[in-house]
Amino acid sequence: MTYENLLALYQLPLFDLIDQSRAVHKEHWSAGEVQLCTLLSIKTGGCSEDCSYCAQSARYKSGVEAERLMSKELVMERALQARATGSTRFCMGAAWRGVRMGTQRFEQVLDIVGDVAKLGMEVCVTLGELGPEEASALKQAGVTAYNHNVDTSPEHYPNIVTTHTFEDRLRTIRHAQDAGMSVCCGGILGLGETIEDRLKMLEVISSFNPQPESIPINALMPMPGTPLAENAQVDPLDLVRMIAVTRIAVPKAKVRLSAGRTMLSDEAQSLCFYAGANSIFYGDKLLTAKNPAVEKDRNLLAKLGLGTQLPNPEMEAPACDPTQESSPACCGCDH
Ligand code: SAM
Ligand code: DTB
Ligand code: SF4
Repeated sequence: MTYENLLALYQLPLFDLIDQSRAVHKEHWSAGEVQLCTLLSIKTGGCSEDCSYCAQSARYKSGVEAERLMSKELVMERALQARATGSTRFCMGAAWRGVRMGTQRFEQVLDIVGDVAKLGMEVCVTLGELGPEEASALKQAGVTAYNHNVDTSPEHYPNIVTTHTFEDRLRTIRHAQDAGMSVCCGGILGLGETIEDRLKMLEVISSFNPQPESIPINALMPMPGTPLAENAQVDPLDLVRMIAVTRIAVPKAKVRLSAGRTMLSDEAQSLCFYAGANSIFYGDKLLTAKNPAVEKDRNLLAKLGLGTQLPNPEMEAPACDPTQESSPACCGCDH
């Protein structure tokens, strides 16, 4: 969707915008269900990159210590726990710039993924930059989705990260799509961006061909010691507006209400679900930061009468749409 169209939606009175997003949501997601995803940081801290929101960058004194890659046994234990609490997607994150074929750590990740993939949940990983070979190896090992966020607009990105570029991010997304993985790609609100930046980010994400299978919308959790530690909290109604526009721009995607839910009231979260969010991170920890307790989320979903989605580990990556223009992250077909 073009920037102009996104802006026109964004500028609607909030209830008119939500009327539209609700209609799109009901057309594509009639069941009224929320996907539960559990996150696990399999390699925490000590990252070479300088993403100014992130507690895991080695450049900032955030109090997060660098750890080694978790053992497969421990990851399996956590994955089984996640399945037992009702999660249908297991997302493993690593604080790396990226991964390379032939390195011991990548071999170890492939081995872990292979076993997690046998548990019947969707398997998502977020390991930073990938080339075509790494992407194929992950797909082969059983990964269903690759998470790689663009995080903000191309224009604002260099103010937030200097150790890699927005184009680097797009390249990795392209490699993940070419390998047949679904792509999970979203961003963060609260990085000092303008509304224009938020919508330019969405313009990029919605122009992917195929469009992403899921879109995490994070609200910055300000991390002590990082350059953005003192940023103001995102206005919950801005989050609702962004979710509504995302739902309209990418109707078939799971729109994930992601980091920052501990700062939201039940009522604000409810409005996010009403406006089109249908996925959450579930379990009391994100990667390093807090998330609402399982019990609290269960209560909220029960109060709203929302069910939970079943896993779809066999899911096919969304197909490229030949009627749409090629975009930087198009699947690389010949159309
Ligand atoms: N290293 C990999 C990468 O950068 O893609 C994977 C891990 S990284 C922590 C995954 C995503 O978490 C980031 O792209 C960002 O959207 C989100 N994130 C990280 N720190 C955050 C924070 N303090 N508040 C909100 N979201 C955050
Ligand atoms: C995403 O968009 N949000 C998740 C997941 N993808 C990997 C990560 C949120 C991280 C929040 C900060 C932390 O836990 O350190
Ligand atoms: Fe490293 Fe990812 Fe954090 Fe950036 S967001 S510092 S790449 S872990």
